[in-house]
Amino acid sequence: MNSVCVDKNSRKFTLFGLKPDCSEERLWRPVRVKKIALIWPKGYDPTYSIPLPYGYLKSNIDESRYEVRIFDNTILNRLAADELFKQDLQEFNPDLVGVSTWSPMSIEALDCLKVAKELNPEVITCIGGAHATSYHEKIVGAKGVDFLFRGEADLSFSVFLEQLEKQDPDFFNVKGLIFRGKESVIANDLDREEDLDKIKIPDYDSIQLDYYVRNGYRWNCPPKINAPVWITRGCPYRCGYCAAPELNGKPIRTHSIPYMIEWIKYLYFQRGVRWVNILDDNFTYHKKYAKEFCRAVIDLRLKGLRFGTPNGIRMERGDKELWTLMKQAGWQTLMVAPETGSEKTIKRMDKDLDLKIVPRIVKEIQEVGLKVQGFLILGYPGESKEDLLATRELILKCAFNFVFLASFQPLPGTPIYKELVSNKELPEGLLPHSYSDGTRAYMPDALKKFNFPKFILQTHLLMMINDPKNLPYHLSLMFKLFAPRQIFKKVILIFFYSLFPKRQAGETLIFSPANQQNQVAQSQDIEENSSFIYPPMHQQAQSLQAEKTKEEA
Ligand code: B12
Ligand code: SF4
Repeated sequence: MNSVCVDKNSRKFTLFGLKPDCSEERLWRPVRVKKIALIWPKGYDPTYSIPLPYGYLKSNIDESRYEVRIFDNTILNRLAADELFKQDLQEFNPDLVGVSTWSPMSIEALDCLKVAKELNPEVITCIGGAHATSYHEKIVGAKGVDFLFRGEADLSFSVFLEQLEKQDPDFFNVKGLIFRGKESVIANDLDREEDLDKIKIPDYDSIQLDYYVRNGYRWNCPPKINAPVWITRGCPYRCGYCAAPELNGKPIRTHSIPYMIEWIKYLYFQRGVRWVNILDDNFTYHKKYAKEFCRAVIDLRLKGLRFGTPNGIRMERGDKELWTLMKQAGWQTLMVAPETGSEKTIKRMDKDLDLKIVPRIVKEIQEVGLKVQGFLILGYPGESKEDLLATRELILKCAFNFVFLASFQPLPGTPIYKELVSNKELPEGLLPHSYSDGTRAYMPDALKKFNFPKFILQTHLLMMINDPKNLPYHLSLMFKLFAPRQIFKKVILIFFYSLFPKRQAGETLIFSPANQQNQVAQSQDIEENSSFIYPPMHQQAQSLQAEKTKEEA
């Protein structure tokens, strides 16, 4: 399973050692797929994420041939183990079930597939998304998974559906697919379509965008009707904590400007959208392209239309002309992501960013009338209190209008995750618990007793003192992002941790080294041969299941 042989001619590689399981015969028999169930597992934060991958899959297959139904377990707040989910799935009786997953909800996603197999052992299952891609070696052998899609699948999904129907399917033709061959597991080359205009825009209705927006989907933008767009794909950088380049590749691919303009017009006139969030990893990488896009948008003169780049942009990939054009096109704020103020940490991150340029560029952006918000990571491996103080120093020096101070999350499959596993600082298979509840899966040794809530609050207070003119903006954002109750809770926590610093790890660190061993042992009880460490949400699902079995017995 671990040794990889690259066949240079076919550009396919084979993972040896994984035995084809008994369902292999089934996989090579033709299947007439009529009904497709796409399950969005519980665990996503609906104020941040929508089932966008399904919007793409749905609009890019021949809809006259398939009935596609999206089961949104996040909206319905239900687990795979819930009876209502099982009933709904059984009623629909799909021929194929797909699931998409980020790391924290990956066990729940796998459970959805297991449930589908329990209901109908003949059903074909597949999994895709960020976690399935960056951790494919571990997921591909998981119970309930027939096929795995690595990276993009907008176009290859329909090729896959066609192959399933063939007497002698040629799965080698399906880009991004990992499947069980006769002898071993095959991982095809990835689906990285050069001409992005061949891909149709996502079907926003099928993923209930309007419902999401009405219920708070508006990451860091005012409560306007908003929609995500994906304009450029790929990122040439190599930041050690990030899975993006593996998902969408290193070269940047772009939609043509006329394609984008039609898309924007559709959102504005037909959907009433007034805020467009550009989801790209590196929208301004090609400055010239970003400028062309802005100019085309300015020419449209769409009153009240605003833009955001919620993932942040690389500061060195822009100049005063670009910032000015962005302002004219409808940006009000630019997110930038230095991630740290520490020279030591920036090197360890492989961020390839010269920290010295940061204050100058922040000033340059502010000079054209844009607010600047910064993303920073706290508690990166190897960090000590001095590194966090250097981060604070950078924040104050730059006079950011706002900052997001996020806990470091080791993401399975990323370079830093692999490094921590090989140094035995993390057990293989450890999953982040949740991206929204402030819990950590890892804490550097030197920061075990560090009072993080106090540091964060102090930093915000110092920012306000440092730049009183910015105070109303700073406070308004704080109260928009965090409910007063949450701020009050944080203040209480600060005092609590000051008195009992050791309790901090117990409170916010889900898998402290002391209980990692227990977690592994526990997970092995739950499922034999499993290589995952189960987050609490999954344990909740397991106990639900156990209760049910007890009742039935
Ligand atoms: C946009 C984005 C955000 C936005 C979301 C905004 C929004 N309005 O939706 C914002 C900025 C809010 C955000 C926040 C965060 N994000 Co983010 N984000 C992304 C980004 C750049 C794109 C995701 C996206 O929607 N892409 C478009 C969709 C259509 O693509 P897709 O999901 O990959 O789907 C395609 C394929 O994967 C495949 N596919 C997917 N599912 C399925 C299923 C089947 C059955 C099949 C066949 C195919 C298939 O086909 C699809 C079409 O090609 C990715 C990086 C990336 N390049 O993907 C990170 C990423 C998803 N984010 C990540 C993280 C960690 C975060 C944060 C924790 C960062 C932080 N520290 O705060 C927060 C979490 C927020 C929360 N509480 O939930 C990680 C997740 C890693 C993981 N393994 O879980 C990623 C991969 C980046 C990284 N750092 O490595 N994020
Ligand atoms: S963090 Fe940003 S710049 Fe770095 S690799 Fe990921 S997407 Fe690229």
